[in-house]
Amino acid sequence: KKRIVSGVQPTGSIHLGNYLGAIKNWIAFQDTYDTFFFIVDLHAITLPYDPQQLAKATRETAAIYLACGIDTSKASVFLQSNVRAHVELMWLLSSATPIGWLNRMIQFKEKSRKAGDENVGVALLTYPVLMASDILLYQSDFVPVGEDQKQHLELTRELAERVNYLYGGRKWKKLGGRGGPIFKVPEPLIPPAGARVMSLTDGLSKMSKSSPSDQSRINLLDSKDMIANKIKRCKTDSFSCLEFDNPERPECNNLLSVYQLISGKTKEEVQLECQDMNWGTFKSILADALIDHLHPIQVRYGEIISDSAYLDKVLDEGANRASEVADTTLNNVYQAMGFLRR
Ligand code: AQP
Repeated sequence: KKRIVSGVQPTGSIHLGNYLGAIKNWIAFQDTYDTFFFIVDLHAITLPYDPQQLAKATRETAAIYLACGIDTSKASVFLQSNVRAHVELMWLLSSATPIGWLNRMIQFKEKSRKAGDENVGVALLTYPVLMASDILLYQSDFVPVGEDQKQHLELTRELAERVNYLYGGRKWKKLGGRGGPIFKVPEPLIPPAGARVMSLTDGLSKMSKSSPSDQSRINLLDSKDMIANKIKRCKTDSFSCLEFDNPERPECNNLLSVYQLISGKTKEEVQLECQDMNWGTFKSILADALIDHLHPIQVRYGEIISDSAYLDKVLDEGANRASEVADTTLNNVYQAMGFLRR
C-alpha cells in the first residue's frame, strides 16, 4: 500500500475548513492507503501560545479526528510529540538545510511580519525542517497539501534529495548500510477543487483558526444555534440569483461550495437547486445541512472526549505503531551520517 501522512495543528478550535480541506478527505484515504494522521502539537508552539490551551486543544483535536470517522484499525493516530524521532530527525536534517532555503519561505515572511520581531522565535524559521522530518520519517508516498503548504512540501522534496545525495548510496553502504536512497521523495496530493473554505465574513480570505473573529468560521463543535446564527449573519451580496465561479461574488461561490461538499451533491445539482433562491431561503437550507452533518460528529465527540482512558489508549497505540516506522528511518539516517550507535 502507498503511504500518506497528514496532520492538523492544535492551535485553536477545528473549523469547517480543516474538516472539508483535510480531515474529511482522510476518511476516504484510510481505505486505500497506509495512513498516519497526527496532531502536530510541536508545530503549535512556533508562535506565542498558552500551555493550558495547547493541552486542551491537543486532546480535542485527537477526539475530533476519531469523531469524524478516522478508524484506528486502519489508520495510525498519534501526537507528534509522543514520537521522539520527529525532533531528533529534525536536528539531523537542519545540518543539511541551507538557511537561505528557510529565509525564502513565504509563510515565514508573512507570519513573522504579523507577529513582530519580539515574538518571532527560531522555531518559526525552522518549522519547515520539522515538517520535512514529519513526512520523511514515514517514507511517505503522498502528502495532501493545500495551496499554502506547497512551498514547504517542495522544500521537503529538495531536502530529501539533498540528504540522499550527501549521505545515501555507496557512501552509506561503506558504513554498513543497505545503500541506495535514504528517503523516499514524497509527491503532493492536491485536494479536490472547492476544498478551500473561505471566511464567512470575507470571501477573499481563508477560514482560519487564528482569525480573531469567531463569526468568520464554523467550528466543528459549534452548537446548533451558533451555526444558524453565523450563517444568518454571514456576508453575502446584492445580486439577484445564486451562482458559482463569479469572481465578483466570492462569498456566493464559497457558500455554494460549502453546501455542495456538506450535502455530497454535485456542483450541477447545487446550481440547479439553488440558482433561483434568495439569500434567506438558501441560508436556512445551508444552516440545516451543516447542523445535520455535524450533529452525529458532535455526539461521537462527546462520548470520546469524556472517556479519557480510551483516548489515551488510542494515542498510545498510535504512537507505538508510528515509532516503529519512524525509528527505522531515524536509525538509518544516523548510520548514514556516520554516528556510532549503541
Ligand atoms: N480554510 C481552509 N480551507 C481548506 N482547508 C484548510 N485547512 C486549513 N484551513 C483551511 C487545511 O487544514 C489542515 C490543517 O491546517 P493546520 O492546522 O496545519 O493550519 P493552517 O493550514 O494554517 O490552518 P488554519 O486553521 O487556518 O490555522 P491558522 O489560523 O493558524 O493559519 C491543512 O491541510 C490545511 O490545508
